[in-house]
Amino acid sequence: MGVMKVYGVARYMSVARVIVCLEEVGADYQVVPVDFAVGEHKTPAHLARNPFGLIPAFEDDDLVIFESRTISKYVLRKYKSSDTDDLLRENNLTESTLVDQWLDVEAHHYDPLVFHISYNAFVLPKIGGTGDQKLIDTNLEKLKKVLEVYEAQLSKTKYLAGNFISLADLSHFPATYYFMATPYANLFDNYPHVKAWWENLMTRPSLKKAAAGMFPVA
Ligand code: GS8
Repeated sequence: MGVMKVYGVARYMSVARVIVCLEEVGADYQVVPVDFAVGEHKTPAHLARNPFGLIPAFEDDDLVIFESRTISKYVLRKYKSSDTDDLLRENNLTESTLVDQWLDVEAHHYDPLVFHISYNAFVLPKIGGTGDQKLIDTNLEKLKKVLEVYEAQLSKTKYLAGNFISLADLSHFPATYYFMATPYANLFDNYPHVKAWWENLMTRPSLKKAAAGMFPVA
């Protein structure tokens, strides 16, 4: 059995999501760089791993997959050690369904807004580009409604899917980590339970490890 391979660059948000999970389970893995500068993500070799020409792609022996949340679930399922540590809660129908629900919320309500704010307000300026201020402003406005929903949920339970940490929480890490380095980070001050949830998440060693491979935020 070869070592699992993540094709991509650790500082990219979708790649960081997978790295968090690999760190959570203590797996042996290798990040195989994909050089965007020379268009390596559009080569036949990479398109065979991710037909959309995006990162990450992932390889575990004969299994070749893409989509960071799918890869994350694969890693967690493969290394599941005990029911209580299971970040997908797969032995409990109700809990695993709530994990799925909040993972969908992250993917469809939260990430499409925060990813683009973080990319335009933090990543692009960092790599010499200029962010789209109109897009940032529109997304910030929409984000307030989403954070109201999060505030209500996190006033009831410690984590999104319940009083247990899950992939649904961890999946918020990459975009939120960069968001907190934008001038808009203080938006979270209006949602005290969300802010406390985030600060608590950031104490997790897997997130610190993934953060070490990302753009420095200070
Ligand atoms: C998104 C992949 C993606 O956008 C997933 O894996 O979760 N839904 C997919 N990848 C970006 C980098 S993410 O920070 C990417 O590959 N961008 C390169 C490009 O747009 O050419």
